[in-house]
Amino acid sequence: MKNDDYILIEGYKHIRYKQYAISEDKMLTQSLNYFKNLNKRRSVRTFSDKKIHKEVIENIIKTAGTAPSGANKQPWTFCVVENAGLKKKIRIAAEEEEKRSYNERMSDEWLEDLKHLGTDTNKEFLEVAPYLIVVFKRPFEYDKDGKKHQNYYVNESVGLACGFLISAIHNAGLVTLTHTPSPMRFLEKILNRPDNERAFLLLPVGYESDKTYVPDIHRKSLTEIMEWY
Ligand code: IYR
Repeated sequence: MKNDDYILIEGYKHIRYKQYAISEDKMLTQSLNYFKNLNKRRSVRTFSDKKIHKEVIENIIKTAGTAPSGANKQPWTFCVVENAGLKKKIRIAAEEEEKRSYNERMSDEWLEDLKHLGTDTNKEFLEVAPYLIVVFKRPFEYDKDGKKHQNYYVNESVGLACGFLISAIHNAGLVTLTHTPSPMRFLEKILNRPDNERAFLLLPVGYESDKTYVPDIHRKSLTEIMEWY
């Protein structure tokens, strides 16, 4: 009996893969609907403390884990912080760094560029949002003998996973914000992470608060972001 479910390439098993085929009509509507849905996403800074089912958070993180990565090393860890004490510690440390950034580290031009977004050093959302997802990149791994092995394209891989994560959060009807207090090594300390992990991105996740406003900004048009060759 012929079995073409898999083949061997240099001794490694490759399993048969097929994308689900859809009609060209469906492809058009599906691609348009996906855009329309993601085009509604906005970065939100005001959260409700309303709880979310844990399984939703797990599904979102499983989705992030489907991103491609260098040599399939999947060099990421997603820490979910629900504990109020830890959230408070994170807020205090983040606000400390942000105060130094806004008052000393950021250039006048940078501050001017941020003005229309209404950001400041107050990071209340870090305590209000029911969950904080802290994404760590793993530049290297230790094997069982303690020997270091580098991962590849770590920033690209983890950046892609964060993109998948953000789209999954939006698709679940929730909101988030890409928060990057800088420097953010305090997250490694507060969450007691191993020494092969570096904080990459912090995302509060939840429902938006009752009266949420976002800046009236617009996305670049297709002609501005695309070149056909
Ligand atoms: N990390 C700071 C400042 C900040 C920087 C950029 I670039 C933004 O797009 C938004 C904010 C903060 O979170 O406030």
